[in-house]
Amino acid sequence: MKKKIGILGSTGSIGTSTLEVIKNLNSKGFECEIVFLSCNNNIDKFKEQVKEFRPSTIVLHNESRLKEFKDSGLTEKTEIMTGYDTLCELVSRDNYDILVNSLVGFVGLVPTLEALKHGKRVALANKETLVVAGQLINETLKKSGAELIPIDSEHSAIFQCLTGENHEDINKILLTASGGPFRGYTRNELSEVTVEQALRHPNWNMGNKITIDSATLMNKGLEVIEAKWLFNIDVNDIEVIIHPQSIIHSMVEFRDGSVKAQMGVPDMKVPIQYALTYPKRYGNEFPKMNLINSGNLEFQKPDMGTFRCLKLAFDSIKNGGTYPTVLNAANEVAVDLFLNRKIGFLDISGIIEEELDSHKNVLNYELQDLIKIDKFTRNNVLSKNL
Ligand code: MN3
Repeated sequence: MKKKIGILGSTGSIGTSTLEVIKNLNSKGFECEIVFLSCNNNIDKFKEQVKEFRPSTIVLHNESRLKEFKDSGLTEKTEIMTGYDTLCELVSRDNYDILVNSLVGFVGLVPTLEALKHGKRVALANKETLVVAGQLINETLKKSGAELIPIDSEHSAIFQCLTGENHEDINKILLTASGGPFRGYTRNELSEVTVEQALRHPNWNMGNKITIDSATLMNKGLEVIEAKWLFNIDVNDIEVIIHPQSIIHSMVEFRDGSVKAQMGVPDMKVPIQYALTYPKRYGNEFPKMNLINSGNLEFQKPDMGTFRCLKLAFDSIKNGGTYPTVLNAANEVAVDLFLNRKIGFLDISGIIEEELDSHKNVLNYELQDLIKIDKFTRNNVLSKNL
């Protein structure tokens, strides 16, 4: 049976890799068909994708690019939707099996929720979904019998380590982090780093937002929260370990002392493929790991005094409720301000901390609370930093 797949954010790093994975799978006997694709601004790349994969529906998040796209003449048999608001309807349809959600940020939440409500498999790269609404997502999963499979490499690693295991046997999760480009820096050194330096990640080639998050270690903080909800783990049983080589993608320690690790070259195509084909595995020609040439594997304790964002993420999930929503919203805006050279690198954690300190927590939230708090926090940060 052909798998029918929709991708949100198809021109980004994960979206592009997903289409490569799908091409490979089609040549290996796992047949896939692209039902829909969505894109924000990279219209040139999007045109090529539409031409090659011929989805029946496309979404342009940015309505102002509609004319530019239509001029390509690719649209005769294609249904075109515009704006984020249409995603809800699109992912509720019964003409597809798997949603690959590679949107960046809070906007990814509602499509994930809707697809899960409709019993789909969601291959999730949008970690913000679980950061802001983990409790709501898990309740929805329980009711609908849908599947949520992580694409994030660390979570795919943990997911693979846990396959065939019992939940009560887990002692702790060892979440690995490369440490980013500023590993070993002091706060003084961090205060002077530039956007260009922050965008130079040593191991992974990713979009701008997640690359800055990796430099501040907020990415690891978001991943701690993501892991808590995905695997139903007490946050005190999640340990972050700096592992600069990014060969081990994460580990699980069991109660008998056994530790399982998942390893491989740092290439997102592997976790993407697994999220599509799980529980089966298929061959591919992607580069394979060579341990002899990998050199030594190192492990260090993260410096949470210097990298405040990681500490703030731990604090916000320990306090629970809507704190992680504030953490995420303030971070999204602060990263944007940094990328636009409006604030310095250390201001990112400063801004987030200020928002968390003034937040009045809501413990049993609904979706509407999250939307309101997200918007309020964004406006707050923007108005203070214009
Ligand atoms: Mn990751």
